[in-house]
Amino acid sequence: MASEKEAALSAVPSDSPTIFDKIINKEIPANIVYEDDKVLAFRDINPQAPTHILIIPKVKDGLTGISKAEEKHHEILGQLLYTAKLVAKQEGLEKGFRLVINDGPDGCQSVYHLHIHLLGGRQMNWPPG
Ligand code: D5M
Repeated sequence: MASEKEAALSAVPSDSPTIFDKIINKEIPANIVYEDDKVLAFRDINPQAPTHILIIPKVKDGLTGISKAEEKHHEILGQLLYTAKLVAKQEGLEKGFRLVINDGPDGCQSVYHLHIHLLGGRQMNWPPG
């Protein structure tokens, strides 16, 4: 399997459906840890920490990445962040955690459907790579 960086550099930014649509539609399996009518959270297939969960909007609505956010997205952006906090608590990450949004090739984004990475369960480093 290509590294996440290779996957990101070969990804073509577009508004086409992604693998995450298949997860939302339950066409492929995912380890779902939270779901409501607007938001889905599932474990990353290539975890970078003991807890690594992706939090996504069920309807993309042009949000291929955070750089495409518009005023109409305020509500869903708040819901995504709040869900990240809920899932962190559900996962028992009392000692802390990290939220990451990769954007575009320089940001190492490989899937063009907005997602927040929730990482925890180990000591994080700074600066990130
Ligand atoms: O992160 C995209 C993330 O998506 C990356 O960490 C792997 C993850 N991924 C890709 N396919 C799947 C499936 N099928 N299940 C769970 N997780 C998946 P980015 O920020 O775009 O680099």
